Amino acid sequence: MGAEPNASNVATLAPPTPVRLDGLELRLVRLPLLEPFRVSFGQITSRLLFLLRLDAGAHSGWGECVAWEAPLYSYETVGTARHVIRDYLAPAILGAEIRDLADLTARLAAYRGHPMAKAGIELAFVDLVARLRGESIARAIGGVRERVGVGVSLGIQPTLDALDERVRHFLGLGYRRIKLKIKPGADVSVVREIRRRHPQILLSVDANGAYTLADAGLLCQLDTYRLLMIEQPLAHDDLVDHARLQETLSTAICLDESITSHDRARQALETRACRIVNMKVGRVGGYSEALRIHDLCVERGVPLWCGGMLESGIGRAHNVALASLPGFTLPGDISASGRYFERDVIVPPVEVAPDGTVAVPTAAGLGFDVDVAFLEARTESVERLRR
Ligand code: SMG
Ligand code: MG
Repeated sequence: MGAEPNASNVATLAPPTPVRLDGLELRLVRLPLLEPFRVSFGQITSRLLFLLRLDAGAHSGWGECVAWEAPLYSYETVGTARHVIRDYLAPAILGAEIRDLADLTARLAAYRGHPMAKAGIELAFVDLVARLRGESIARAIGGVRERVGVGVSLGIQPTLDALDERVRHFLGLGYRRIKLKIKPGADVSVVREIRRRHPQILLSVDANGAYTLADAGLLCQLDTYRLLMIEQPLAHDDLVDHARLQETLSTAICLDESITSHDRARQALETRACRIVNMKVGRVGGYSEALRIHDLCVERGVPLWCGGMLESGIGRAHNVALASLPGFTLPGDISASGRYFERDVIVPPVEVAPDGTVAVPTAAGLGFDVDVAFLEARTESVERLRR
């Protein structure tokens, strides 16, 4: 797959002929989580999913906006994204003849920020383009893998034994890397004990911005435990303090929240604020930025992996396609649909094989069917924008 061995097809994501976008459906769907997911800033027990369907004549593409209900992970919320899409982004693209992804992105670029809102549209557009081309998203963007390696992200648990039970459960299912959520008071002691019980596993931690430079001493204690990385230890919008911390820490820092665009990724690498990059296509504004960040990381030899936002199968399928690019060299936070949801919105659900991999679909577009009847049954609101 893919014309070039090491670069994505950023310039060539075009439909066979320019496409007139004539409708955009914004749908909010709530799915309960099988178990609460707790991180440093709080816990969720259900996921309000923001799904988008972009229409062009008889053809459609599906996307997902990964914003959360509350501005906890980033400033965007389902509400702000819906407002920005309905009032600004949709009018900028509906009724227009779009040549390719760069054309679409350019029409959204005047509006500052709101990368998750923009990504929702880009994802739907890329699914539409891939379907029109009759190829999978993975193939359309230059993916090279038939299967992608995956790890699991474990929320903060009430006790160490409860956490260890989750670790064993997911190792038993084949997941290749365990990521522990940490926060002040549940960090070094937790990592020490999990590492003692599992000396050989690929282990990382994610603080979701819960620390400051004043905690550098504590964070350096983590160097003892052969972690693959420490993800987003400091503030969500910081690069400078991360660079100072990385100087004293031998473990690699991985940035997640701080990398909101290609420019931020370049600045993070140039200032040595991190040695590993967590890619979330939804966080960086969509495929246009994600493909550029991918190419940048490949060029600089920086390990890259695909993060997750507890997406529905639609966002999950986009993540699987993205992770098939050559630069994704570490296991992603791409779990099976069943890790979070009793039933997913796609058929079949995403499955993790016993070797800790997920198959990259080869059918056109997302490569999964969207279960529209199930979506309807779980819909909290739907809005149809037309032109
Ligand atoms: O999709 O499996 C998933 C979730 C992975 O931990 C995960 N995501 O900071 O990386 C992260 C979090 C973001 C959501 S919880 C704040
Ligand atoms: Mg993270």
